[in-house]
Amino acid sequence: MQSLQFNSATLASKTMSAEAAAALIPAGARVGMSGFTGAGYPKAVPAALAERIKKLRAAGEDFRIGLWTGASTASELDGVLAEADGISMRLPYQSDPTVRRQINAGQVQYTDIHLSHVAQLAWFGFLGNLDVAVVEVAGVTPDGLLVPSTSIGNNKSWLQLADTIILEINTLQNPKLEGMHDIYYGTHLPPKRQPIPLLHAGDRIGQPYLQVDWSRVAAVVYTHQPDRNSAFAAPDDHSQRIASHIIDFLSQEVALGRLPKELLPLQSGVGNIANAVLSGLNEGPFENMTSYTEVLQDGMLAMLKSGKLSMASATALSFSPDALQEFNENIDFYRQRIVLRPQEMSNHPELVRRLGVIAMNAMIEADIYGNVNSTHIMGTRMMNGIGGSGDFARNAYLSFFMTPSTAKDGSISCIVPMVSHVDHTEHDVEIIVTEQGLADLRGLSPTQRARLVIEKCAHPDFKPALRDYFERALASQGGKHTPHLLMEALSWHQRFVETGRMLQSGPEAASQSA
Ligand code: 0RQ
Repeated sequence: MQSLQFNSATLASKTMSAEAAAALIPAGARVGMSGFTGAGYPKAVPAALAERIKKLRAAGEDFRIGLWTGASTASELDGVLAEADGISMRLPYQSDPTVRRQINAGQVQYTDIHLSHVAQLAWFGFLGNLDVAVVEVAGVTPDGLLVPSTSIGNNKSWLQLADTIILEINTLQNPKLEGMHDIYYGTHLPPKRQPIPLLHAGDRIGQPYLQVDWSRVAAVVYTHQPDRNSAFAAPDDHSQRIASHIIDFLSQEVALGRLPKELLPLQSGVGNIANAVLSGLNEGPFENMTSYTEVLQDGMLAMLKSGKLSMASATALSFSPDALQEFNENIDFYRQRIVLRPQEMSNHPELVRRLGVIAMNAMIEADIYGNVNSTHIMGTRMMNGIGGSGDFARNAYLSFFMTPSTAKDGSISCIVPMVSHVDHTEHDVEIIVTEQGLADLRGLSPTQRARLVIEKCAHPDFKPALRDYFERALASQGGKHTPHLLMEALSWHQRFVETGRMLQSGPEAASQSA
């Protein structure tokens, strides 16, 4: 395996400052950058580009780019570019407070896409030409192959599709990341698609390196900077109760013979609740579990360490500073148990369905019929994006959505008559969990679901109003299959806006957590 156009002089001949590399990006370019949940994003070129944009703007020139990534990045990428007002469009996922504010102010056009779909949409040509790729790698082999960094995301596709490539070689990333990745190059476009030969979560079906055509590499920039490495909150009472409902439910499923005793591969979303569920599983009764997920965060690392998890497949490593230290100090142990893949593989519907993944994702709100809103606060204001939740929810063996039963100090119910925005329909959502309880919706009709969701998941402060709503809807002139009082259903959210704290603090106030 040798990359063409690479020899011992190549790296030196292409090495330049971040400023010189940033100058290669033209105004209006579509730029595919690396980065997934705060891991493996470029750290120097975006900052240099932001400085350039500010200077150009001061001189009266408008300069903005279309920014594509794997998923969320960090303040050194999304943050600096947004502060320079340098992003005209963004896809497929973000969690940066400034970008969020600009999206909600209508300044940034945001295309919120299932993470497994991004690469194929780019390959189909549906997103337009990719002009530039800016990709962080952990190193370059003597043959000119790229050692991927702490995330892979869409890097394989960005490197294949972009006209111009800028590489950031981050010498702070652990050199022992080499060998941990599995890059599958066997994907073809319809009508030539073939089955993906992955049968177990830990299978390696590709190669450890990213290939690059060095004739398109215009710049190599060296960096020595850490990833975002956000800390997680210690599991609170609500998260622990949600975790224990899920563990009780899984134990029951094992007892009924509907799950093997080591369960099926786990997918876990991002954030504190997801992390708490993993902590619960680490203390729980299951042994020899596996995961097929997109982000490996602290909870799964602890499960690998304890041996509860025998292996983990993901596309990114998103650790707190403490977990990162643990990972680096024991990387020989972890490298035998972790496989990192492109996100089109980690989130692939074919693979999620084949493996029978157990999907556990957080949400903003659910309605009594089981529709879920993962993205919008009060129906209009974007929080982060759908991320990978839909890839997993639609195709999983079991699909959980979880949230505390209330938000904003109890003033808003997260169980409502009708969600203010739908990301996951009643057809994909199987189990809803709050700290109050768990509603198993499998095989139920809408009216059966509504009664169960209200009784099991709603907060006692909101139960009477939800029961009243449902019974009046059922008694109304409308259809009895999914009874609604349409005008009243959405007025719930309006009432929350008036009584809750939403007017003082919109989603822009929330910090970057995913
Ligand atoms: O705002 O901090 O101002 O109070 O929304 O809520 O409870 O901190 O939730 O950090 O666990 O994120 C769904 C957003 C949950 C996340 C979501 C307010 C609440 C707070 C955030 P404040 P929390 P979390 C794999 C899977 C989509 C992507 C996904 C997410 C803020 O999990 O982005 O699943 N998911 N990816 O107060 C009004 C309500 C509210 C509400 C919460 N009902 N009404 N405000 N809030 N519920 C990973 C990837 O794909 C990369």
